[in-house]
Amino acid sequence: MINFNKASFLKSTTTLKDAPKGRKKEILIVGRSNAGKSSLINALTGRKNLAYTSSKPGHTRLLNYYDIDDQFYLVDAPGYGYAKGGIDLDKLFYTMMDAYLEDNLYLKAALLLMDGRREFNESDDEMIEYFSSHKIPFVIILTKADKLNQKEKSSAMKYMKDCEIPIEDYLFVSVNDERLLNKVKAKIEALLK
Ligand SMILES: Nc1nc2c(ncn2[C@@H]2O[C@H](COP(=O)(O)OP(=O)(O)OP(=O)(O)O)[C@@H](O)[C@H]2O)c(=O)[nH]1
Ligand SMILES: [Mg+2]
Repeated sequence: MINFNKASFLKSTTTLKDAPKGRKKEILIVGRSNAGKSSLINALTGRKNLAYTSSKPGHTRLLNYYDIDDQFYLVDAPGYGYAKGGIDLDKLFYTMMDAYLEDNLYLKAALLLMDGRREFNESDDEMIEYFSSHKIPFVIILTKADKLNQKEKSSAMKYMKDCEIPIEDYLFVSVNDERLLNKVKAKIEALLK
């Protein structure tokens, strides 16, 4: 069993070249800006401010490495689908991701976070396609489940079906629901095997 509460921030990088020494298996966390990536890291580790969260989108601009129980690294990636002040974050995102994925033997899987309340769009489709084509195992996390009514849940499930994501490959999650968080932890442990 992995103790998720034994977590520490290691470093921020822009490229794989600067990845922490003594590499470990990695689980990458990606999703549109504001999807709840940093919040999920805090919730999984039972810490308030391990990862910096913000109501303003586009906060995380680097790859942030977190060591979990000396067993693996959680890697928080910048959000995509957000352009600000003329900077095309998507271009930065894909450049960074391509560099990160290249020859990364340590990456075991990705958690693709999607805000369950928002309309899914082509940038979400693009991410699903991106991981599929790079042959990276991924699980979709539908975040902010506490804010979802039944109709919104159903439409999220329909979108999963349309994207041919099997039911065991997606999860509804809320940062304040221990039961759902435990499901994510179990999923991560399975993906690391
Ligand atoms: N109600 C609710 N709000 C959440 C949940 N998870 C995250 N949020 C809120 O969503 C907002 C964005 O969360 P972040 O964790 O900063 O999102 P992010 O994906 O890291 O965003 P970037 O770093 O900008 O890409 C914050 O205001 C969080 O409080 C959840 O499970 N329920
Ligand atoms: Mg963030």
